Amino acid sequence: MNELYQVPAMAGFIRMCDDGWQQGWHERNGGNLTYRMTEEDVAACRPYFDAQPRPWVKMGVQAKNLAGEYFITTGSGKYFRNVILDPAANIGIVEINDEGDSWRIVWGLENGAKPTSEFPSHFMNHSVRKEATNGANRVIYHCHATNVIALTYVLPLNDRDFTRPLWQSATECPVVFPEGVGVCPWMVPGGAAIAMATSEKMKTYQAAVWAQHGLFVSGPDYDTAFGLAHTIEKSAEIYVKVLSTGRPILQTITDDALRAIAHDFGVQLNEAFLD
Ligand code: 2HA
Ligand code: ZN
Repeated sequence: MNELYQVPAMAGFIRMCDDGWQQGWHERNGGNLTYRMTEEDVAACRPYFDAQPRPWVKMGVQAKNLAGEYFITTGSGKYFRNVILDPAANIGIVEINDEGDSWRIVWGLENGAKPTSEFPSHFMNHSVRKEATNGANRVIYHCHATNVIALTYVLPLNDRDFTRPLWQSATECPVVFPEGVGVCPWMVPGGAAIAMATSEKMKTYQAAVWAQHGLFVSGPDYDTAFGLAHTIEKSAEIYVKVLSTGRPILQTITDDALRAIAHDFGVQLNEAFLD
C-alpha cells in the first residue's frame, strides 16, 4: 500500500488535503477534493484495486464525456486532517460507468465510506471544465476559505462586484484569474441544484464562490488548483483587512493599471468587469 501512496497522482492528492487542512480551510469534515485520473495514473494504481469492485451507485446527474473515467475522491463525512494519517479510510478511487451516471468504488473508502457528499457537483464541474479546457482540467477542489466566505456577507453577490475587489487587492490576481470569479447565491449543499448552478458558472470561470459557504476551484493539476484557491483567499484576506481598518480607501489598483498588467503578462482580462 505504501507504494500506492507514492504514485504521483496519489501523493499529490494526499499532500493537497494536508495543505488545505494546514491553511485552516477544512474544519471538521469541511471541503472536498476530486482528481480525474490519467490512463497512466489508473495503470499505476490498478494493482492495488480491490479484487471485487463495490456495487454501482447512481448519482442523479449524468455526463457522457466522463463515461469510463476514474476519480480519486475524498470521503463523505471524512476529515481532511486525517487523510495523511490513513488515506485508505478517508479517500478512495471510483470508476464511472459507460452511461456516465453512476460510480463504483474500486479502492479505499474503507469501512463503508462513500465519496464526498459534493460528488455530483464535482462530477458536473469536471464535465464542464473538461469540455472548456479540451481535456486539460483534472482537479476540482472545494474549501471553506475563511475570508472569501466573510466577503459574501458584505459584497453584492454578482460576478462583477465580487471580482473587482479581488483583482484590486493583490496585483497577481488579474494574471491568475483574468476571467474573474463566478458567484452562486446561498444554496443547500450537496444536491443537484448547487451542482448545476456551479457548473453554469464554471463554463466561464475557473473558480466559483458559494455564498456563506466557500470556494470551488478547478485546475489542470494540484499545484494550479490549490494555487488558485490560495490566491483568491489571500486577496480576500487583504480586502477584509482593509475594510477592517475602518479607514476610507485612499487608493487602489486602477482599471488602467489592471489593463497594463494584463497587457504585459499576456492575459485577456474580462473587459465586462472593467470601467
Ligand atoms: O464535505 O464542505 O459542502 C462537506 C462540505 C459540503
Ligand atoms: Zn462545503
